[in-house]
This record gives sequence, C-alpha cells and structure tokens, in this order.
Amino acid sequence: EPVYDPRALQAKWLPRWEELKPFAASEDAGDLRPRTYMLDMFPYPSGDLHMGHGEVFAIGDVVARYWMQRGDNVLHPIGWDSFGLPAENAAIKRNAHPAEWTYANIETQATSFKRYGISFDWSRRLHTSDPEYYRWNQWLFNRFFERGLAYRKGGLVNWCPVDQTVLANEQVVAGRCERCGSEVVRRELTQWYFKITDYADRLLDDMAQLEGGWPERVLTMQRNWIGRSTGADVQFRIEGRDEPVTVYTTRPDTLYGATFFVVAADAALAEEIVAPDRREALAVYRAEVAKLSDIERLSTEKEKTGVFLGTYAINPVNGERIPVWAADYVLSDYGHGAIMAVPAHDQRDLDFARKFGLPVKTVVHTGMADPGETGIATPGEGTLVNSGPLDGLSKVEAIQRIIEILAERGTGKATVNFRLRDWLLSRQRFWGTPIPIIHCPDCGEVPVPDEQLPVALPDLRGADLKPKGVSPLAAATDWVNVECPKCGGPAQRDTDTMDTFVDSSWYFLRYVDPHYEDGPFDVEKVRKWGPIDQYVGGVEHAVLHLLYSRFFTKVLHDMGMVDFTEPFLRLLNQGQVINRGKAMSKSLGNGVDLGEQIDSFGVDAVRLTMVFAGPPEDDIDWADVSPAASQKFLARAFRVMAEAGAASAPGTDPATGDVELRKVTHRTIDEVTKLVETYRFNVAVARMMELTSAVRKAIDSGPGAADPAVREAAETLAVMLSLVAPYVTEEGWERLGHGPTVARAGWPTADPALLVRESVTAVVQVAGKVRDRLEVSPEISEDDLRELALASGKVQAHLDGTPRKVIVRAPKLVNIVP
Ligand code: ANZ
Ligand code: ZN
Repeated sequence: EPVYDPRALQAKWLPRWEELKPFAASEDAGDLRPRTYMLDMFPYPSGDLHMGHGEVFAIGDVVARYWMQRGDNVLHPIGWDSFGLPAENAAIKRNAHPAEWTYANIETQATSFKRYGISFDWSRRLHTSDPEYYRWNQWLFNRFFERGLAYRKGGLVNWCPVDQTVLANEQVVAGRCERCGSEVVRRELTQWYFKITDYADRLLDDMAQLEGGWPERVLTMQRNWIGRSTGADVQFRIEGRDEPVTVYTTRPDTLYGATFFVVAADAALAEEIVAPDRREALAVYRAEVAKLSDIERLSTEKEKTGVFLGTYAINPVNGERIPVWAADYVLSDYGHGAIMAVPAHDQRDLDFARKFGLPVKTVVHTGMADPGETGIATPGEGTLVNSGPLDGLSKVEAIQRIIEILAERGTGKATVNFRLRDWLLSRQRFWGTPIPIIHCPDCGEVPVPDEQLPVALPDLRGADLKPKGVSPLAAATDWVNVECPKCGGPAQRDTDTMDTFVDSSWYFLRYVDPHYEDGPFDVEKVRKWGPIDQYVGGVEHAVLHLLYSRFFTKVLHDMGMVDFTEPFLRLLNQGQVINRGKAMSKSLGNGVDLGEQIDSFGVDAVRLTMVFAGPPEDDIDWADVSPAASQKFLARAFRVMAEAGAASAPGTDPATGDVELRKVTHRTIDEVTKLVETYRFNVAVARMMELTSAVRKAIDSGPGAADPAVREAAETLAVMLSLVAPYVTEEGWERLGHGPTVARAGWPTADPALLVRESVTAVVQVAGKVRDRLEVSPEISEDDLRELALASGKVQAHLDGTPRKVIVRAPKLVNIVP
C-alpha cells in the first residue's frame, strides 16, 4: 500500500529541482516557443513569508505552470523590493543596520519560496537595494531630469510626523500615512517631483488597452485618481489689480449666476489682493486653515468658514461687481486656486452663501424648487434663464455658446483639468536610492554624471538612523561635500533618497537580465519578453505602483527604450487571507503562520487550500478552510497515481481502455483548460477531485488498475494537479514511469470524440402508430422535443393541420393526437 508522506516528498524533490532548473526561461534565439511573461508583485523583505504571500504566489504559480505545460517559454522571475520604510523602521527598532536586517530577511524568504515550490527562474533574481540595481534608478532620474520630467519646487507637501518624511499624494489614504497610519500634516518644503501630470491624458486614454484585461474596479480607481474634467478657464478682473485672475469651472453656462468670488485661503493670490484693513483677519484665518487636510477642507459636511478680502471681482460677461472672499473649501493647488461661486447650482457655494448672507441667483431652470429657499442647490440639466444671450438654451448648448462668447472677447477658453498631481519623490530617510544631484552655489542643480553612478549610500553603520526630519545622509559630511561636476567648486550632494516606488516602477524590465551593465535593462531582450502577459498582486497597489509603472513605461517608450505603452496586459488581484472574519493581526491574536501550516500539512496541502478556497479575487477566511481535508485529497490522488503506475507501463494505447473513464478524463481536460484560462482555479481543482474519484472507482469496481484508461486518467491528473501541488505530482509522475519533471510534461488535449454526450432515441407516435424515431440529447427539454417531433416530415405526412393534443415524455416519447 503506497503511503503519502509530504515531508519525504519535499526532501526528495526540492534538491532535484534545484539541480534540474526546470523553470529557467530560455534566451535561445532558436527557441521558437511562444514567450509568455508571468509576473507576481515582488515582496518587501519584512520578515519571513506570510499567509498573504502564500496565497498570491500559489495563485500566480497556477498560471505560470499552466503556460509552461502549454509549451510556452515562460519567464517567471522573483526579486525583492528591498529598500524602504518598513525595512528601515524594523531595523531601527532592533538596533540593526537596515542592510543587515534586509538581506537576512531576503535569504529567509528565498529559502521559503524554494520550499514552497514556486516555479521561479532563480537566475533572474534581483534586489532593489543592490547598488547594481539602484544605480539605474539614478541613471533614469538623470534622463527624466534632462527631459524636464524631474524638477524641484517649493510648496505645501504631505508630511508624516511619525515617519518624519514627506509622502506622495498617493501615499496619503483618508488623510493618513499609508505606512504607519498617523495623521498627515502639511508642510512648506522644497522637494523633487516627477512630472507625471504631463502624461495624464495618455494614462487615461491608454486604459482602453486594459479593458477586459484588468479588473474594472482598478481601472475605475485609476480613472478617478487621474480625474479628468472638462470645462472652461474664465478671466475675472479684480479691482485694484492689473493682472486678471483666471478661474476654472466645469459650468461656464452658469457664469451669469456667479454672485461672489472665492480664493483659496492659502494661495499667494489671497495675500496679494487683500485690502489693508482685512490683512490681519486673513492672517488669522490662514493659520487655522493650515491645520486642515484636503479631505477635511473638501468635506461637504464641514461648516463653511471664510473671510471677506475687502475687494471686488468683475464678471466678464455682465460687468457685475461681486465680493471676493478667501475660504478653505477652495484648494490652492487645483485649477487656478480661485473660483467663481454659483450658489444656486453648487452645494458648497450655496452653504457658504447662506452662512455669510450672500445672494443666490438661479440661472438654470431645472424644475426643482428655488435653491435660495430650500438650501438645496440644483446642479442638474435645465433651461437657461437670467443669462442674457444664453436664455432659453439647454445646459450643453449654453456651455458651448458661452465658450464662443468668451473666446471672441479674449476672456476665456475651453480647457481640461486633472486631479492628478506631480509625483513627490524626495524622502528624508536613509534606506533608499540617493538622489543623484549636486547643489552648487554657482551652477545650481547639477546631475551627477552617468559615469560616476552609482552614488552609493554612505555606510553610516553605527550612526543614528532615526528619522529626524532631515535625511540621515546629511550627517555624513564626507559624503555630502563634493566638487561640483560642472565648475569644480565646493558643492553639496542632495541628501534625500527616492521614494521606493521608483524602484518598483521598472523592475519588471530588469528581470530579463538583472546583471546587465550597459543600461537599466537589455532593450533587445525586453523587446522579446515584454509586455507582461499576466501580473498578479494585491489591490492595495491599484493606484500607487500600477499608476507609477504605467507612467515609467510611457516615458521609456518616448525614450525609444520599449516598444509598448502599457506594461501589464492582464492583471489579477487576489483577495486577502483573513482569520475568523478579520484581518490577521498581533493585537487580535488571530495570526496564522505560513511556515507552521506547511510543517503541519505539507506544502502541497497548503497551496491546494489557498487555491481551492474560492475565486482568487475573494478573501480566504482560514477558519473556514481545511488544510487537513486538502491533505486527505492529496493522499487519494497519490494512491491513484501510484497504483496505476505499479499496474502498467507507459505507452499503453488509451484507445483500448475503458470508454466511460476516458470520457470523464477528456471532459475534465476540456473543462479544466477553460477554467484555468478564466481564473476559476477553485472550480478547476473541484474537477480534478472528481476525476480522482472516477479513477478510484475504476480501479476498485471497474476495469481495474491495469486498464489503459486508468493510466491515461492518472497521467492527466498528475499533469493538471501539478499546477497546484508540485511535490505529490512529481512523485506520481515518476511512479507512472516518467522522468522528471512533471512541470514539463505537456498539457493534455481533450479528444473531441470523447466529449460528445450520449444520445437517446425518442419515439414519435401519431394516433398510436410509430411514425418516426429521433436521436436526441438525454437532457432535451419537453418544449424542444415537441418542436422537433412536429417538424419531422414523416410526422407531418400523417397530420392534417394542428393536432388536437401533443403528449411529451422527454427524452423518450412523443404522442400526437391528430
Ligand atoms: C462654477 C460652478 C457652478 C461649478 C456650478 C460647479 C457647479 P471638478 O469636476 O472636480 O473639476 N473648483 C474649481 N477650482 C477649485 C478649487 N481650486 N478648489 C475647489 N473647487 C474648485 O470640479 C470643478 C468645479 O469645482 C468648478 O466648477 C468649480 O466650481 C470648483 F453650478 O465653477 B465650478
Ligand atoms: Zn558648480
């Protein structure tokens, strides 16, 4: 009796795989197999692999192994996103240097990945904290700088008071630091930015390529984040000021309804135009506003606040004088930082008007009650009133007409606005890529010449790396003080490091040759492998990493370095592994350790549990699944493969085997193929379980273990199940008399002749006499059978008009009373 011993199989096969390297992608030009690039989001080395990794990599491996079985040349690499705050914070807590902590974790995770049996090509391994990698971050920064896509500017930025660093807008979630959860404050700082806004249109428009390949909700999140809106820029004159002030509005049709004008309290303009006797009030108000986050400022719930600036704006279409206010609900960095307020048709303007007793003037008749009385603005469609030349027009017509009028007079034009802001890149932290800029008192910002890259991180071993608000690099004076590359005079290095999202914005391109020395990546090899056919990872990156990578890809495309404009053709977001209905956490005490699960049930059972738990997008509640049951199933599958292997030798002709079992096998092949290609991996596993039962039955109470159909079924099972359970199937494949490795066995093909369902004969009687016999499906419906019978020529010949009665007993009998 063959015994399933997961531990023994792991001990036997892991070293064999390391030797055989079955998952190495081929760069051989003569290799004509289709190339498929399968990528999992690379991990942070923040400890050993956890349950979440267990899930994402088990799922990714199903896809990678499937395409390998299909005969593709599959690139399935792994590396580490090894710079960054989590590693740095963990190291500081342990009084260790980030490098020591990081590289120790990488080794731990690499060992765990190998044990977990993921089909990686280990020769492609990379770590973003290696100088040979981050050198190219710096090289790319230089290219961006040359193209005007990297620039420094002062302004209000998001600051995390705990991590003591600035954050990109994308890293502020509901007003909090994405990493540590503390409330983000605003600070005035000069920082480096990537000009992602130059690509806003293309980031939106190119999403057409991703329709169907990406989850709809991710596309929607990106669309909303980029936030394109169309409207008009309109110029207002401000009394006592020569320069007109431009406002952005999505509703230029409501221009005649503007009853006041609002400037962002924190915009420079407010200080420029404020009347002398209102200056003091503005200063007090600005101090209050500085404490608020954008979310708070834009909240419709929040009580409106503001101060009158003691000056007036002139409406360009009717010359009306309207008072100018400063308020917090207008943001300084959106549009032009100033708005025309139309209280009748904009709720926030209406709230403000009611609070400060400003007039409300309806200019679009929507059929709703008067906003001035109800306090409810009417933003909808309608007919223009009180609007001179626009009267009687619809909203859409009025927008068009007013834009023409403004353009004729040179006081406005149609325009597009984006919510997307430039990507703030500088971080005041140690564990990242130094920004390759030298500040020279005479030459300004001078990039470190390419041939001097990498600008390596100073060692700083033993130094205090705690965040202090200025980069710890600033303390390394020997490193900071350099000669200006341009004039040779004394100059200083930029001491900030790059956001680690820079590292992950192009790592997928370097995998094709991670030690390439002539550029960030081998352009020729990327041409052959790119873009990524399938990407698998968490939805938490829906905006951040995926948006940045798309941006980088477009810039690289413009530089002529890649020939595609979207990096990831298909995206799968796996769910989370939770426990007892909640995310795992130390404080809840509901953590489950991946290593312990593997020790108890074996790698294959844990992987199978992950894949079988439900659709890959759904969360897995570990309390609801049973790795023990998975292990039991694997033992059954193992015995079936071992018994079939012991009873016959390879090469028997399946055509001579039991037809019933063959039909089950081929139907399973057909279904599992479709299920894997549509990500329904859990259902695919269920089909494999059914096949296992069918083989068991055939051995025990059917044609017996030596039947060629049993061998065919067992071999099919080995190959299909290898996507999920590599160890037991490798062993099964060997016992079935085949050489390693099952991973390259080749996907089985379903014989169409065996997919045809049985048919049955339906007898058709007219007035009690058999007039026809029909071959029909056993599952035919009563209606279909009635229709078929009545359509029969032989039946028609005995009918004279509509029959009086038709009695149908599907699938066997139709009785017609003429
Ligand atoms: C007049 C108006 C009348 C507006 C109306 C709306 C409705 P989106 O779609 O998000 O682009 N706005 C413009 N700049 C702003 C700023 N810096 N801070 C806050 N609000 C600003 O929104 C555009 C609309 O938001 C603009 O259209 C403007 O108000 C406001 F019945 O202008 B609207
Ligand atoms: Zn200089």
